[in-house]
Amino acid sequence: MKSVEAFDHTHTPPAARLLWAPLDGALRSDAQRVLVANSCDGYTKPSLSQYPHQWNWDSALNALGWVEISPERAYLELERLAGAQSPSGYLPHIAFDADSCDYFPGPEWWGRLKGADGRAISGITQPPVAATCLRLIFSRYPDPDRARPLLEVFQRYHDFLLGPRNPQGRDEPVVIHPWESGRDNSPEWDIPQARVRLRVQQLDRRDRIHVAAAQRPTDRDYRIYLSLVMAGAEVGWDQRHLACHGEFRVLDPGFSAILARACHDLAELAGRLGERSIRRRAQEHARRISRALAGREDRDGVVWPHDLVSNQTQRVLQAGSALTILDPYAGKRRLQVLRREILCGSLQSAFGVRSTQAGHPRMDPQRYWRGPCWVNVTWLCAQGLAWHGDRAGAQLLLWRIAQAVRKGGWREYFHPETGEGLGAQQFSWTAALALAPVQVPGD
Ligand code: 9WN
Repeated sequence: MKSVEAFDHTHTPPAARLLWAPLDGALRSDAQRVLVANSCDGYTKPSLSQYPHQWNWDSALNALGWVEISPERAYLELERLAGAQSPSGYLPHIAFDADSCDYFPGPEWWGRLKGADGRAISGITQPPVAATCLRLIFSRYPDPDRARPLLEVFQRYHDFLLGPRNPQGRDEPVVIHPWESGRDNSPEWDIPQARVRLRVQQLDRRDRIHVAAAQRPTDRDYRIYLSLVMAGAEVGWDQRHLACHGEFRVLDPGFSAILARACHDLAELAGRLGERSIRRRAQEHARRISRALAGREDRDGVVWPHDLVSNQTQRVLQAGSALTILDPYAGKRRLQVLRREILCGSLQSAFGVRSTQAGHPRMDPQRYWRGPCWVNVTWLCAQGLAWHGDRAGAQLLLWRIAQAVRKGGWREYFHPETGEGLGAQQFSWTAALALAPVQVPGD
């Protein structure tokens, strides 16, 4: 295996440009143990008991933690994710491990879809953060031979999101299932999902074996999730059709901003590797998405989720709007309002960024994406602040991540008032992102 010194460090950011969560040596070793224990066949399961397959944005973010243990393993994580690419170009939200059957819904629900490497995959995607993670890994440990083949995979993925998933040319991908947002039961999806025709009554839920029911989505949520999966399978996962006529169709500002950033990062990396046509195309994509987000920004600078079926905007401040801080071209007004809300306003908590604003009637501090703080959202907001020059804000969020894991352990999410650990145990991205430094751009 290549040693850390064997990488070409000519352009590596100096230590002064890396910001760390303040964890002591024992906690850092513990975080590494979580990743190693959840590692299987070149990728990291989010949690061995609750999520025994490969998830899209989990894997990409977990790769950032692997950098601190083995840069080679970090590249491998992204290669395994890329290996699951669907024939139409998307990276699936789940690539199934054939030996694990303890997750509901399993591969049989998705109508025999297969990724390039032959694994069974789901018919939907998740927040496309992979190209950003590749760029962050490359800037620490540049390995052109490993990075170059991934550029094309990610370009095809982004082309899919701005192609079949952009049928009306709005330049933000149409999100066709709450699971695609990665923030499954967030209150912003309550109204858009209410109209879905229920096709499923019986549920074989396994997710409440290890986690209390009060911390998980409701049965009604699950009937909707499964009904949407059945509706997708009924049309053979015709992605353009689902983006034009599906029962659930939303614009998610968090998803769009993550894509804008990913295109920007793909362009930067392609530039460094001399891949001019990928660079040009990715740059153009980043600008288009950013323009679309700016066009939907309200007078205060917030971009809200939008229900395309009813043509209505959902005005509850949530993690999705906070994540628009990742938009590489976010303007001053947006940066100001988000900085305030995240660090000291309605999304602020001593344990990170809240998934739903404090005090909202639909906020529930224990229930999954309806109130708790998640380390991935907090870390991504920290990286977004750092990219926009707010080093102190980024450091404060990393400090809050450290508070959360000290108080609650390596849990999936955290009570925003008490820091109590909630959801799955030994959760991979909590460990990975507690280890991973945020990168501050050079002068
Ligand atoms: C459905 C794996 C995933 C995360 C999502 C999170 C949760 C799955 C579930 O777990 O979703 O995709 O079964 O609840 O909402 O963000 O990627 O950790």
